[in-house]
Amino acid sequence: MMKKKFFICLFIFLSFPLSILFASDQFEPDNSIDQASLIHLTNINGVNEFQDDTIQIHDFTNSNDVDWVRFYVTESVRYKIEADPEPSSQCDPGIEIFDSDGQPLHEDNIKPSGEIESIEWTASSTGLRFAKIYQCTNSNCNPQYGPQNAYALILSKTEASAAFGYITGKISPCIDSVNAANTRIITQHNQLIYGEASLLEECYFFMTNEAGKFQLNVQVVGFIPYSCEINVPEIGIVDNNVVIQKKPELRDVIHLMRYLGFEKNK
Ligand SMILES: [Ca+2]
Ligand SMILES: [Ca+2]
Repeated sequence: MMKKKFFICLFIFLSFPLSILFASDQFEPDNSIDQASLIHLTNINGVNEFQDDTIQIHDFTNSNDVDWVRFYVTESVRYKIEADPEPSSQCDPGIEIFDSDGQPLHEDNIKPSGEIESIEWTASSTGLRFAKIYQCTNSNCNPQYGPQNAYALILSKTEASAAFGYITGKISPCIDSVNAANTRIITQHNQLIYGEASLLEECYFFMTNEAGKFQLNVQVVGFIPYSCEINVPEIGIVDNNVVIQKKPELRDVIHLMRYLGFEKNK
């Protein structure tokens, strides 16, 4: 009996510090550019009804933890990305922005632990960008780790006319093939990509996008690509449900040809 108690105590003693040591935020693994998670615009000028879908809460698990995100920008628009330590958090984030090829564009790492780090810049072209958020570990910094030292990551447009819209919808049929690995939902105009949607539970999707007319393109592996024109309102929502159809398989094509009499005429 004593032996059993000893093992239970030993198990609790060992598992408690391990759970702290290996705690990680919900966006992990995201330690490399190809693992970057998608982040959407937050409306900082008014009511933000999609706060949970746009503001991301991250933390640094240990000194090897960096957090990569990806997002889309529009040429000549001014953006801000900020890493804002949560109340009582003492993490010390630094931020670096990269272009679509992974080339560094801007970096900022000047504020002490617990203070907001941010970069404001004007996009030189439309398309994909990346940000790497890292904990400052040099001799002037005071890095603090774990979920109690979390930070909020916020991407926004900064000028008075910084309006944008939201695109939501549901893909049906909602089957196993409609998953994050197989599905890509983007907006395009004149061949340029302006935004990408996150696939949520039950095949719902969500994204932020410039206001105006765009092509919404949905690709699910094994299904015929879906495309439609959408008109995105300023700080409004366009709800666009998507019905996808399976690509015909070779045996279906042969069956169809037989049905149409191709076999008879041979
Ligand atoms: Ca992290
Ligand atoms: Ca990470």
